[in-house]
Amino acid sequence: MHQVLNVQGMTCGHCERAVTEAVKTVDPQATVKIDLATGIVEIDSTQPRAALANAITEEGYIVQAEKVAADAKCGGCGGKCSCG
Ligand SMILES: [Cu+2]
Repeated sequence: MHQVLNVQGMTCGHCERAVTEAVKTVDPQATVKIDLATGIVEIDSTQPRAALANAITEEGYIVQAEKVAADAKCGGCGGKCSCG
């Protein structure tokens, strides 16, 4: 299952690795693609999104609501507004 998460707080290669490792603890078979500039993390995994998001959150990063990643027009309000 292809999943897209918007993760805030990643600044460097170490962060990228930490997030990747977090995902792999949930699903060792997962493939992870990270764009540091946008915070978009693309994951191919059989695990539910919530489990992956939890693992990333435990590493100290902020996983935003799915809608933000899916809709680039939203101003980053967490998908709770009407701007999307
Ligand atoms: Cu870092």
